[in-house]
Amino acid sequence: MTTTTEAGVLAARFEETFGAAPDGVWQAPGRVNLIGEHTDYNEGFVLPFAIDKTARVALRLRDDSTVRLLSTFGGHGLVESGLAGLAPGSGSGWTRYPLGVAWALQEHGIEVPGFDLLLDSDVPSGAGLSSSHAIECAVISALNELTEARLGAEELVLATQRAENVFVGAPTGIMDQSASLRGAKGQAVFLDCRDQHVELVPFDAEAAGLVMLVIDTKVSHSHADGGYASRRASCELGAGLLGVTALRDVGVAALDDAAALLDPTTLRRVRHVVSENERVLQTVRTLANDGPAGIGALLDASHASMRDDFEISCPELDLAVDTSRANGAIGARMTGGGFGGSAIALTPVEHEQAVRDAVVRSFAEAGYTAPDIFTVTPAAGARRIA
Ligand code: GAF
Repeated sequence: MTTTTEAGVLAARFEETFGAAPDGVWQAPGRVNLIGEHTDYNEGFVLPFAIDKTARVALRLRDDSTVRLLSTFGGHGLVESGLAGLAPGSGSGWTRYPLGVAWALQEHGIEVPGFDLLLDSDVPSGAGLSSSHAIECAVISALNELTEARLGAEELVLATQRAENVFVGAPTGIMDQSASLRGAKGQAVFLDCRDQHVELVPFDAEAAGLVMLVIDTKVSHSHADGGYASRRASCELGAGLLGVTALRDVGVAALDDAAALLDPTTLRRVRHVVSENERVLQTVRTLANDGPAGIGALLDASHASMRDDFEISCPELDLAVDTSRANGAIGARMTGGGFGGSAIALTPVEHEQAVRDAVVRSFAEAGYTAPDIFTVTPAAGARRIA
């Protein structure tokens, strides 16, 4: 289905449900992170791209302060809430994301009226592809336009982060919403998380005879669980002991001296972040000089660092990465926050089928749930589609 048809179908369904046409339909993508994991909240560098899997919302402002929410994928039925009573912790499941965004905009001083909303999404949930941010970015794009708040991309990024951190309770950084709001077709988003400076970096795997495979391990994860928060706490502890504002300020050359000041676990966490920042910078340079075919070793090193130093991989992710590499991928790594979710495998076209078959076979042999495997290319960021 084309985007226009999808928007038309969603608008028609909205009208059937709520008795009037929506004010518009907005869509926002999920993301894959090419490299730069757990560097965003350390004020470092990341290199994600928006993917062609999106959340779409048909939305109509109301003239009272009631919010009515429905999704095409069921789960909750029609949920009704009042904007006045919104507080961190309100809502459940996916409804926390639109409610959190409305709350964050209000906190920002914007008058948000009630609204009716119908959500559709094909970003798999719990797969490490940022399905929650896709919803938040679609909703905040709609509310920003309809309330005439006219916030710029950087303010929208911070408002969605506040929705996640305070309203939903997930202590995440700014990478995912930046990719969703600022992504562009054919480009990766090279983001300096200290000042939100963005450079778009062309990423054309196809022209290099490659495909980017996503392997969704079906091991579901949540950033509101303890693992993500404990890694973030270790980074903050490390930065404090090293006397810097954020680990961004520690260079690779300083790691030897850091060893004397940190306990072994904190040292490993710090080493991951410091080396990962350097890998992002090297990846950007390599893409410019050699194209996607040159970055395989950097992807592999990133995975090893997350597996051994940051300890956020899991057996299913390691199997997906190792099997992809053994069957022809030029580089592979887990992507996203970890503890489950997806791996990416940059693979020559002629080996794509072999990698797919081998990963499926290895999961079956290990007794794991069958993975979902698909290709992605960098797609457009959030926008109005009707
Ligand atoms: C999750 C978070 F939402 C991001 O902010 C980022 O920290 C990522 O995990 C790890 O790189 O996707």
